[in-house]
Amino acid sequence: GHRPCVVWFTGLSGAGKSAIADMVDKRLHALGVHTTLLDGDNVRHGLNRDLGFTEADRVENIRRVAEVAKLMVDAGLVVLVSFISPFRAERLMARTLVDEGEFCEVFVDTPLAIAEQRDVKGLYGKARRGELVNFTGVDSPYEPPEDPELRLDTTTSTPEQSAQRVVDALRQMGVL
Ligand code: GGZ
Repeated sequence: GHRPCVVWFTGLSGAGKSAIADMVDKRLHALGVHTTLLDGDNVRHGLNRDLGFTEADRVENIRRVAEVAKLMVDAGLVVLVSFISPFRAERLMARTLVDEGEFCEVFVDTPLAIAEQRDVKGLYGKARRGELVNFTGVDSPYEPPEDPELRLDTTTSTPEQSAQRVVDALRQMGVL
């Protein structure tokens, strides 16, 4: 058996949040844990397709995601949430929606210079050229977590190692 939990990944675009969350999802499945994954791919094209990347829209994006995560935790799932979620206040709001011990904030700590150097999707290039506005880390802020349950340094660990650390943290919290 397992206890329900929100595993909240936060970090810059291109930090590696989704790759790590996908890997955690697969590992938990292999352990027989009931999970669900919320990310930009399945939320911003559906529930939140009316929202863009202004500060107000990001706040509303995260508010809705937090409320959905709460519903899914109430249904007994381990909910993996992967959004930039740049603002401390909204991450705190997400935390306060669930019981103590049911929220694991995971800071995917990839420095801007590294994410920008990787630029897997070419978005940083577009942002630097002014073809994309309000881009996180370029002309929109990112507030790093001050006291996350887990901080992953992606410059010294592989995605596999990072995923394992998340699973270990969930064991330590008594979720698994
Ligand atoms: C940041 C943007 C932007 C802007 C499009 N700023 O690396 P990606 O492509 O796949 O992930 C990013 C994703 C961020 O959406 P989130 O819902 O996670 O953001 S937030 O939590 O701040 O609401 C990026 C793409 O969308 N993208 N425009 N201007 N990322």
